[in-house]
Amino acid sequence: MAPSPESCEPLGWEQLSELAPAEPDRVNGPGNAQALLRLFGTNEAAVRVTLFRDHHAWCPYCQKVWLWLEEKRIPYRIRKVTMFCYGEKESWFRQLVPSGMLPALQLDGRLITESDDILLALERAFGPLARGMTDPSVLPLRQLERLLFRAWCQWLCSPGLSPAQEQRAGAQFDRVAAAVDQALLSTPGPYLLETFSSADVVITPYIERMNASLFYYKGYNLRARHSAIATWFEAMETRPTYLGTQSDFHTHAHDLPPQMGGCHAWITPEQQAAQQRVDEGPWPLASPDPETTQPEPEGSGLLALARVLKHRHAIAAVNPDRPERFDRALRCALSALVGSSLPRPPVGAARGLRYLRDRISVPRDMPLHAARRLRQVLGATIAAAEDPGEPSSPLPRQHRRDQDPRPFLREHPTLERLSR
Ligand SMILES: N[C@@H](CCC(=O)N[C@@H](CS)C(=O)NCC(=O)O)C(=O)O
Repeated sequence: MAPSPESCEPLGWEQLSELAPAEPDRVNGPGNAQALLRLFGTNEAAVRVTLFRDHHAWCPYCQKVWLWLEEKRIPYRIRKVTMFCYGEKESWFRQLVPSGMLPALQLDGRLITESDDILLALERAFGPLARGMTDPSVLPLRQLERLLFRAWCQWLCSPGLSPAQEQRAGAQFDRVAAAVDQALLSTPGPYLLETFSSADVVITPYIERMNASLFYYKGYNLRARHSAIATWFEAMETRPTYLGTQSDFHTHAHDLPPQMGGCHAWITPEQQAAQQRVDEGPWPLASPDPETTQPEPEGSGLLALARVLKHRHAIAAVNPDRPERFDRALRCALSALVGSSLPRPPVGAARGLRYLRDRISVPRDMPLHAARRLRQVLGATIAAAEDPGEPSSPLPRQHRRDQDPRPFLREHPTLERLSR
């Protein structure tokens, strides 16, 4: 239930800070998108690997390598790089990789690009993840993944499809998805082979993006249509490794268009309802929930609070609203996040709050359930800001330069130095 606005004062920043939990152990604790070093309890001297991945965790090929390293518990450093679609490529990375392409990886000082080559090199150095990339049982599954990818692109990224063409492209995708479902059903457990393996790692980034984007742009519910795929997602969501890299529907719906050269909606009542629900909530999105089956971890709201507090100055600096109004409005929302009542936000605060709500990125900023809590409370605060003010402009589709990471790096000089 959305709290109703009350005429009490919002909490101050200090009071809010007192409520926020301490930063978890990013280096040795569960997988997460914020770490710049992962040791898994070993010594830093043991680190042989540096992964170059994108700041926002939007790049699917980076997720593949990232998940593999987490699963194998290989100590590694992370250096984050800007993607062309949201900012300027760092010159130090251009010197290392002139094309600017991600992911890249250094292993014992040797630079490797191309995610499959990276995984092959990692397998040679550290052994395969159950079954390796060239294992005869994995190869056909990798081919199946590529078929699914092709069917997805043909449906999602072809502009101007007629309803009949939409039907055909959708049916083609559904057929390949059914083949993936069959492959999953033919093993004793929930995964593509008898145990979790590199076959699952390879399919993860795209099936996650397919699930999100087809719901948003086509009103298609992958989990509801294919029960073994649903069981696979459920099993993935029991793996802390995956949860550290997992994104959500809103993030993908808005990070994919510039990366894919456009995502095209098939406008139907179901699609419009799905789109509205992903953009505005409420969550869960439907029953059963197409986005997640993971029960909400305890403390998700407080975790969201801690993440906002960490970046509150940069959040305010990039916000289009007047600073004092946005400051108060945000404190109203955060007070509701940690308490039961929503202090009445200032008139006209909706635009600034909406700007923030629409730019929460998972897992870059926080995990899925924390983001839901924050979006929900921002939504309630937007609704309570009596005068909706100027509507904020929709998120850009051609690029995401509104997501330039630099203001957020300036807050953390060490980070900025590292990313130069
Ligand atoms: N075949 C490559 C594809 C990598 C790729 O397409 N990377 C994209 C991001 S998903 C990229 O780095 N593009 C440059 C940019 O967006 O800055 C691989 O598997 O690593």
